Amino acid sequence: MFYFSMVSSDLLPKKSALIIVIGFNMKFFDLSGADNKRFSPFGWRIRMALAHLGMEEEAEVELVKFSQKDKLTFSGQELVPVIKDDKVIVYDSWRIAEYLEDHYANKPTLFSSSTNRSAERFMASWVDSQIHPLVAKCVVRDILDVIDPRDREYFRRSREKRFQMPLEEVVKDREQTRTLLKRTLFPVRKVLELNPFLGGRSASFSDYTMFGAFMWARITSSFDILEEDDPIADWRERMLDLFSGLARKENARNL
Ligand SMILES: N[C@@H](CCC(=O)N[C@@H](CS)C(=O)NCC(=O)O)C(=O)O
Repeated sequence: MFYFSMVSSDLLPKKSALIIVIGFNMKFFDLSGADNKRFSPFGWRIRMALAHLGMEEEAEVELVKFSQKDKLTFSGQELVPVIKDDKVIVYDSWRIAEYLEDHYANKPTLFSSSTNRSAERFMASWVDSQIHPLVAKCVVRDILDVIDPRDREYFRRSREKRFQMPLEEVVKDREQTRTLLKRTLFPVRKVLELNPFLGGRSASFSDYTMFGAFMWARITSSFDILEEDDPIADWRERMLDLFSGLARKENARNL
């Protein structure tokens, strides 16, 4: 299918063009809980990235529950997100971001010009290895309540194996975990002192990477992973406002 797309002036395309014609036939496989709740931090990275490119609404979404991995057989692995762009299959959120950046070269760049691809890669890997484990220690028990009841036994078993303890034990000291998270987020606060977004004056994939962790918590738990006075909360509000409030429209657990 072919679409006409207007390019806004604040998000400069990689190649200058005012009106471009692009065609795509994309399917986006994203994780879902009960009531089609989309809470995957990796899924949010790609959802925001697609919105950044102006492709979120047109991409066809296929929701995948933990017990529906057969929907992903075509991709040769079992994790979401996955995109199928016509005949091209890409999985892993970082590889998807690179694919979108390289393949849709006439769209606004996902990788900030004030950083570069390795800095964006650093952020994705830092969030995966340092931030996600702490967020998980705050909300993993609550996820059980928002997933399909048929997925609960699998979820508890697989996550308790990972943490080597009951989920209730994992989250028991979550106020302390939040304090550790606050300390770990120190570099994020330093960047946000200079700019409204991690990508600089506008959001880049680094913002979507970090924001995915916040959406994961927001949708699954009423426990706020930020303390009230944390300046990162202002950035989170800005992110919730992007793309006509795309992320804000998704039901938060505490609202
Ligand atoms: N490195 C992958 C990680 C993807 C991942 O862990 N996805 C989770 C959802 S948040 C998943 O599909 N889990 C399925 C399961 O645990 O069975 C990426 O960046 O996309």
